[in-house]
Amino acid sequence: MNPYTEISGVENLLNIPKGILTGKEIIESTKTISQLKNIFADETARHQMDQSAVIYRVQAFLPVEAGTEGGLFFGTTFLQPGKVGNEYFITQGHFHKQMNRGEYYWCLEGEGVLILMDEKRNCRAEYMYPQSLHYIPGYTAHRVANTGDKELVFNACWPSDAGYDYNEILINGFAARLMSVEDKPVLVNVVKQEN
Ligand code: M6P
Ligand code: ZN
Repeated sequence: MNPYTEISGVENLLNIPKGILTGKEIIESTKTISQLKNIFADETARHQMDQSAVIYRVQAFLPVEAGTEGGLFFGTTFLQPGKVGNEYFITQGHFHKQMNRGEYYWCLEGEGVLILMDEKRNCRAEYMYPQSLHYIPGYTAHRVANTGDKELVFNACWPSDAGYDYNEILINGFAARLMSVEDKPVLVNVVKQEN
């Protein structure tokens, strides 16, 4: 009997400083300015922009089927610098469908702000910069803004049964927005319009 078990190579690779994932199982998706309808405060400004411009790109490694309990997903987000009106480019943002599932984000390149909102719509924010590590607890919506002048690159790791709930954000948005005020990032509370 052969006493040795073969040690295999690895098919999926992560370029640690740059976040680039390569391998047969890596999937990629993009979000253009046209796909980010009602995400930014200033819809008029968004309409005037190049609708095909890619605002962010996500590479992901999903080794198990979505919904599987106990698995982990991994991704890299590449968020472009820029603004819609005075609001920095942001990711769409979401709660997890299984609300209690948490997530890790960590920043590789660029500078930005992670915006967090709990179920009671209380917002807080954390600066993101190379090596910053962010724990996103359950029951907390998360979105990232690029406040710098180059691409913001961050990694994420989340449970394979977390799922996405984009609805609350699409309908009610976050209770605060990351705006450029006198060229500085400021978290501004959104004043709800009375109907
Ligand atoms: C991170 C992870 C992904 C998420 C992506 C973009 O990589 O949290 O699960 O899809 O950011 O964020 P969103 O889905 O909110 O556009
Ligand atoms: Zn998430």
